[in-house]
Formats: sequence, structure tokens, C-alpha cells
Amino acid sequence: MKLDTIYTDTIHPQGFSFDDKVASVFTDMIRRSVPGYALSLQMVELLAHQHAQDNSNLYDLGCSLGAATMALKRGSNNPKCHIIGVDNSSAMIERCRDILQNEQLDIRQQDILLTHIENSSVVVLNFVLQFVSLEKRPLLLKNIYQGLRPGGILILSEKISFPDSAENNRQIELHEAFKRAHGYSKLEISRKRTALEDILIPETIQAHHQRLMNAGFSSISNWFQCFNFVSMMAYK
Ligand code: GEK
Repeated sequence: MKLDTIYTDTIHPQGFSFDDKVASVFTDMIRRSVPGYALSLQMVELLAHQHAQDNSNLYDLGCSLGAATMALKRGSNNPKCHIIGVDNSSAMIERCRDILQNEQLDIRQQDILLTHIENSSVVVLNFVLQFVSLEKRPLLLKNIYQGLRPGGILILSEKISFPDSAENNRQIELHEAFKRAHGYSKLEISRKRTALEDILIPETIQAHHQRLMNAGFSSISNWFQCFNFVSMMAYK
């Protein structure tokens, strides 16, 4: 696994994009940056095992290198399910296709806002909605809802914010301590924070729940939280 040193270099990117540099270190980056990432993949597998329906589509929206796409495959373990991974980054999709070349998965380079969701029993958004502009989030969730079968689920993991600013700052500090414990320096953390401003927009749990309800989901629950990272599921 190639080590993420993107923000240690004296010449580092000003903004953040899912380019070749990021794709080449992504596995290391997400593991050291997102508390609970490995668990999120295990739970996608478990939830897919419980909810994947015969002859349905399972979507991993914003699949990056296909880690959650593979969790859908392992969990469903059902040749009657069609598994689709979607990402709009060409660097991610090229590597993803390479990694998953023997896996019989449908990997598409596409904007998830344009993906037609149909006949689905499980949809995954694993740390992806946070990168979609705020005004487009409601429509994306409505599209997912209308493309799910009754009893189908959306598995949603996100970086979140807190309504109380003191609490918000405390949780950000805890997350930064998590990153330091995983070998990132203070300088790398602060450069990355600047690079992600206006690109990763976290929202409160309440905002997420309200939007899921507005989209039509009937039962919404959180199944994991560590600091400012939360995982939820929502049923149709
Ligand atoms: C995992 N789910 O390993 N359309 C398609 N892809 C998008 C869009 C969009 N509009 N916006 C962002 N992406 C993965 C991790 S990473 C999370 C997901 C992170 C893609 C983007 O190209 C990137 O690959 C992914 O969403 C976000 O479980 O980097 O924190």
C-alpha cells in the first residue's frame, strides 16, 4: 500500500481533487483519515447479506477503488444480484477496474447525479454525499428512493458537523488527534483542511435525517458514530 505523503511535500496541491495522485494513495489515506472506515466496509457486507434481494441491482455510488463494491459482492454472495460501482473520477475508475478486473462487476465512470437508479435493494453512499453540492443532495436522495424496491435500504456514511459550535470544535480536535495518532503531522492536517474547504461540506445528523424523511424514507437509524463520522441506514 503506497503511503499518503501528498501534504508533506513543499509543493502540495492548493485545492483537493480525486486525481491520479490521490487515487494512488487512496487506500492508505482513507484508512488513516476516517475513523471507522474498515468497520463501515464490514457493515456494508453484513447489511448487503441481510437485504440484497434476488434479481435486483446493488449500487455503490462514489465507489473510488471499489472497497465497498467488493463488500456488496461478498455480502450478497448472490449471482442473481447485479453490482454496480459508479465514480466520476477517471483516475479512481481506471485503478478500480484494474483492481477488480476478475470480479464480474459493472464499474461505471459517471456523475452519480446522472446515474439512473432502478430495481435496487441496496444503495451505498460511503463518505460521498459530503462532496455533492448542498442544493443537489435532495434530488440525489429522491432518485435513490424512487429506484429502491420496497424493503430496500440506503447505507449512508458521512463526516458530520454539530449544531453547537463548541461541540463542533471539540469533535474536529478529536478527529485531528485521530489523524495524528495515524502518523499525519499538524502541518499535513492543516494543509488538507484548507484544501478540503468548500469541497467537503459536512451537515448535522438532524439535517441528514430530515432530508432522508423528505425523500420518502420511512425508518432511519444511526448504526455507528465516532467523533464527527456517522453511519446511518434508511429503509424504503
Ligand atoms: C469507499 N465509497 O472506499 N459522482 C461520482 N463520484 C463522485 C461524485 C459525483 N458527483 N462526487 C464525489 N465522487 C468509497 C470512498 S471517497 C471518500 C469514497 C473520501 C467520488 C470521488 O471521486 C471519490 O472517489 C469518492 O466520491 C469519495 O468506501 O475521499 O473521503
